[in-house]
Amino acid sequence: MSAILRRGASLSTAIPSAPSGAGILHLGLGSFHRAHQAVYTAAAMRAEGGDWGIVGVASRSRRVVDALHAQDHLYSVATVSPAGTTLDIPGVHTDSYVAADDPARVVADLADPRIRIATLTVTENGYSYSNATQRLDVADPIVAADLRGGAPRSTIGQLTRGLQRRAAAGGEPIAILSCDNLLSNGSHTEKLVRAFLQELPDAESADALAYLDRAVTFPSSMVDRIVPSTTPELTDRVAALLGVRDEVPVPAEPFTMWAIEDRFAGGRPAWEAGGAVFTDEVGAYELLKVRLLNGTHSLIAYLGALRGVPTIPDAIALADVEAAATAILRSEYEPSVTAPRGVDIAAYERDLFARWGNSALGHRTSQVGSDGSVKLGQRVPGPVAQAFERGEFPHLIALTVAAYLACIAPPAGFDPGPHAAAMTDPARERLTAVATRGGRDLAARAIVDLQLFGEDLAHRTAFVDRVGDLLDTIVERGVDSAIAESLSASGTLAPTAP
Ligand code: CS2
Repeated sequence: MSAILRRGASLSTAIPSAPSGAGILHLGLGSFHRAHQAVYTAAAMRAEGGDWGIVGVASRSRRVVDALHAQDHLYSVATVSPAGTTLDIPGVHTDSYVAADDPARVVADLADPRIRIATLTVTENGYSYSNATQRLDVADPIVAADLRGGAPRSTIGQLTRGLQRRAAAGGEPIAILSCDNLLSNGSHTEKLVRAFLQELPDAESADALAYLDRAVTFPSSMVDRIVPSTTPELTDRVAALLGVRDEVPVPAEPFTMWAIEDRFAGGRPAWEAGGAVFTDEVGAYELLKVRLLNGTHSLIAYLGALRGVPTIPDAIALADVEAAATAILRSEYEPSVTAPRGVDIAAYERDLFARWGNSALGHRTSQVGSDGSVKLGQRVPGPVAQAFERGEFPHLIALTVAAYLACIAPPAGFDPGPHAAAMTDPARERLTAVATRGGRDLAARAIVDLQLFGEDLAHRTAFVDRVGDLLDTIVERGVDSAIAESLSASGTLAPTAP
């Protein structure tokens, strides 16, 4: 098939008309953004119009940008479930480029008064935040260079330099909307931008700080949709369904959710037309999602990888992994959250198991297991502290951290298998740079010396020791024994072998 997806191509799926202008600048043109915010924005423009087209900025890779330019900025979202695959073309992007190739353009676009919202999906690792110091990571060479001046390369540097320029160019209102899996992601982003400004001389930062107070908002939001990486197989399937070639389709599950604080200084699209919920309870939605979904997801990914399975549905199909997921949800994560109004936790949990079990989607254990050093810092410390307050021991969270360490920093002589080896993690080198003697030593290095998951966890000696002991069990007797031991310690019977 040689025809490619373009406006005017004859297809099995409708192509929406091109947006009249761009009001959104998006940083992080990955699959998640294209299957989530773009889809809601398409629904909003279908319902109410508006010049809310999106200029998409990829951080480094040219792949998606080049393909989008060749395809009139069209791509398809393939909603994949065991019932089949359906296609939609959001068609909301008006332009795209790569920040690393054109960092000055990000600053200029942020200052452009036509842009009234900047959205972010730069991953937990993209905020230049140090869990250890609990502040902007000024020791990071990229942040340090951005503070010295020149075209900024960190996301926080780009946002701040863009807002400084915008303040100087008339100070039109704008909202900065984080769509990453971070708790209080709006105020977190605001704090980092302000911290960047506070590192600068007063003469350079005063106008921008006053502008932030006056005309910039940082709403928090909870985003949810499982979006695996695209595979060549999916690309071929989409071409067969579409009738033309789309080089950058995105696979996604049917479930989607977006809860947002309604604080948009420069106006916003009618995202509710796509099902977004505007609420003052975003914090409760975030805790629900980051702990119940993401926290349990991490456990399933690390246990699955250590059991040698490639995907999340393969992992949750293993009886003891399913039992561990159920136990962590019910005994360790659920007691740490309060349901937002109108959300039924039992139904939410039932949905989670159906979503993790979506075998047609093939979400990889290595994808969910990547960047655990940053992700787990959001997912585990709060529930651990709350478990101790209740007088309970979070055995399954300890197992999550032990399985993470077994995957990312396997002790000498232990092979965690190919799916663990495929996980990327910014702390891999720091964790493996120093030889450790046994589980407790490695757990102490990660949690206490490097403070990977923040200061509070570093002081919880009983937790650190338990992580170390479970790591020894994984290494010496296998992950199955560690699961059985954790389930029995938590008072849940391990499933008997069929
Ligand atoms: C996953 C998330 O990779 C991960 O850590 O837990 O990407 C998850 O699939 C999304 O947050 C679902 O909304």
